[in-house]
Amino acid sequence: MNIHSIPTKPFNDQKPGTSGLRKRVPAFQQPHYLENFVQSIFDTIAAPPGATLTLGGDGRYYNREAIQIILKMAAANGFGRVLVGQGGILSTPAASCIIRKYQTYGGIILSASHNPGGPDGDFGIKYNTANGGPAPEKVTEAIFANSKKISQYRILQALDIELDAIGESDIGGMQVQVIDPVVDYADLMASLFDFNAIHGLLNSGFRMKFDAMHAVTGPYAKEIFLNRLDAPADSVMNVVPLEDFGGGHPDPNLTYAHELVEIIYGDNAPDFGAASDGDGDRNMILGKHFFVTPSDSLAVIAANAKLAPGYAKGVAGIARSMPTSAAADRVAAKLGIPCYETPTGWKFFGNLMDAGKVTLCGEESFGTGSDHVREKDGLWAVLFWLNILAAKQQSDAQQLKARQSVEQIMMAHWAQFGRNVYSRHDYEALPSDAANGVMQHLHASFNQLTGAQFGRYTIKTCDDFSYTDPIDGSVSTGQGIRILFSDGSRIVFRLSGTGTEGATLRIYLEAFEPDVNQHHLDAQVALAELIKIALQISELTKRTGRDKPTVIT
Ligand code: VG1
Ligand code: CO
Repeated sequence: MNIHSIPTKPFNDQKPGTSGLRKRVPAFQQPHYLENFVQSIFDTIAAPPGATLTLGGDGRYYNREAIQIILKMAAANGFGRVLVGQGGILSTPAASCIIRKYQTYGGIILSASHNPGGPDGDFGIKYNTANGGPAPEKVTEAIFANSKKISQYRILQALDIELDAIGESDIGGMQVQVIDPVVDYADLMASLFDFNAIHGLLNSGFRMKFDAMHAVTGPYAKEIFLNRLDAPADSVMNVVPLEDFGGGHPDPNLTYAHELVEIIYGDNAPDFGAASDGDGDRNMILGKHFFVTPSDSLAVIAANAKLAPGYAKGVAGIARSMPTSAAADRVAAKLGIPCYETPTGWKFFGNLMDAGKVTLCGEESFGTGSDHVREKDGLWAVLFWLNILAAKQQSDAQQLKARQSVEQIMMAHWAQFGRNVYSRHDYEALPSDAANGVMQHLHASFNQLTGAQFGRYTIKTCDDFSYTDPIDGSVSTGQGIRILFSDGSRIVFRLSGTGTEGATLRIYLEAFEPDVNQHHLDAQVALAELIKIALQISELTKRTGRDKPTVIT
């Protein structure tokens, strides 16, 4: 066998962030850059000889090249088999599904998620463990430590492997099994949701529009909505995956999914709209002229979970990331089930799901999911909403002879539970020093801020969120500054761990509104006072020179 040990030197910047290692494509194209990180993964996980690996990515620029390199390195590092998605494609939730279904030792997922792609765009890589979830912090830290002392990597010298045809081949004694990237995932969805009811809904005049944003969910959406649910062809858009996402920013929010937003807020709008991101783990839910915040979406799914066959037995518990609104907490309290508050990033949900403590998880950043896999799952959330809409339509057909809209479901939810008015303001690509300065200034102000009064708001406490994992006791500190007000409102400041340019500062704003007469208000209007307080106490404009956010969600 033609295995080479290639001498190399550490790069020192291979620290995984919130979700894997993300850099500009040219960084990954430097000689040895990808190889160093992959070898650091293999050195860390020390898979037994002959182990099976899952491999795939979101199809962005450099995906194919990276897959070829990783296959040859897996062969040289003693793996016995690799399951790789056809064409090198696997959405993030589909990869999680494959790892679990075929019980592979782990998986490597190539994606920079919602970050733009192309030769000057972003690329990324992350490792998922045998439970199908992102490696926990202790593993990513060990990978980083190995990347700082690496001196060689192992790679098989071989011809490229055919990735476009389903089937098996052998490189250096390792089996490469090219699998259909969609079918296992689509089967899993069909096992969780009432496809008959959704089929009925989508063929009863109810119109939906799903925007795959030229990213990985295109083939999944075609199989599920068009083939299995028989929806009209115009129910999906931008379903051809492109290496640069058509030049777009595959982030399903009101800013970047503007093509869909124009349709949903236009004349003759469909009843339901949804979009997913580069790697298929995020979702945005829209009704006719109506936007559902991700935090509210989690709460609605939790409150209505029993309508979906896969969740008919109920929900064991809910987990949400700290910056996510407490809307789900209110549902958990009503259902008498626990609600956990974790740091940002899906890797913190894995232990809770593995231990059976939680069924549903969510993040304000357009991430929702359950214990069916160990990643957030965009299409899963879309199907859950369709299942809820279909089930409510069926019961209404007998009783009220009316269909409930997304907006009506949301309004009824708020009337029952109250509304956690919520918004996130992102300041992207700030000079790192200025962004760090804002955080340091806030830290230094904790004493002075505690008890301070701003109009109708009084600050109760300030802290820097830290988390002790209830299952394995591991501690994560420095997870975001919380300004907590006496009426339950909050402002959270956090630096992003997924950006590749300068620093991104996120400000999360939340106020509780019990009054039904105020529920129709636009979030920016309802939160105006809190927004002002956030700018005042952070000295953001003075310190960064920015007077408005880059993106508001
Ligand atoms: C962001 C989101 C976080 C999410 C992460 C990965 O991280 O805020 O909630 O888990 O992206 O999502 P950060 O550190 O930039 O705030 V994905 O779809 O990019 O894998
Ligand atoms: Co993503």
